[in-house]
Amino acid sequence: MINIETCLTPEILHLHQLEGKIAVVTDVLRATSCMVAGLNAGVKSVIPVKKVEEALAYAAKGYVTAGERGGIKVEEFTIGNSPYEHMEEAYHGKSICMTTTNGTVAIDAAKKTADQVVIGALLNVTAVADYIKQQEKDIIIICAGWKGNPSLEDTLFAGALIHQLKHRSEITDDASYMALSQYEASNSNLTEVISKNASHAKRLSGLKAQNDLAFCAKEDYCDILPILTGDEIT
Ligand code: 3SL
Repeated sequence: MINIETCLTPEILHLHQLEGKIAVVTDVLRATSCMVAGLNAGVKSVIPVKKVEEALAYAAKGYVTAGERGGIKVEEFTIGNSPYEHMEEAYHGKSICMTTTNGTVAIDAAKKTADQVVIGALLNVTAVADYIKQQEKDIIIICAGWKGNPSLEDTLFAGALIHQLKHRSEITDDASYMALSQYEASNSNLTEVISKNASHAKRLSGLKAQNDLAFCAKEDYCDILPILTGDEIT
């Protein structure tokens, strides 16, 4: 039996112990979905960084840069934070340095102490679940949320993952139970549930990015398993 716990926002990550655990980091809208979609399409690797300046230092070395602030592409970057941009052929075989408001911050926090960092999205949830089943190691699901607040879409990812693991795991906290209940109550109508209720859905529709939302809400679009090794996700 593995133990599962969920951290609904990186703001309270200090309350969790990550040593000895696999951290599954998710930011369904849209950072980890971009990583999963891009790597699945042919991107060589993703280098997540916290600050725009760090990404610009990579740009100076010839790297493709991607990401946003407040949902909007950083002017100097090659691309923004739409999964469709990350899948473009121009970036196949290339490494992308990426910084986002919440997603890359959560990855940075996780990598400090977790044994391993796995990148999860609804797009690859079964691939993540299958990997965790093989590892037989305790996990913590870290939801990127939005500026310190929990978010519905990341909580639904946590629930979807726990749903697949629940018969061979011990849920050790209320957040995991809440995530599981929320996911099971959604009856797989994730696009509808997220579009109607998630605050970030409203933000994205203001940015005319509803197509991104519909794409990111797809369960099991692909079966890749991005893992962070050193500074690079492959
Ligand atoms: O916060 C993040 O990491 C982003 O994914 C937010 S956005 O969807 O690009 O606005």
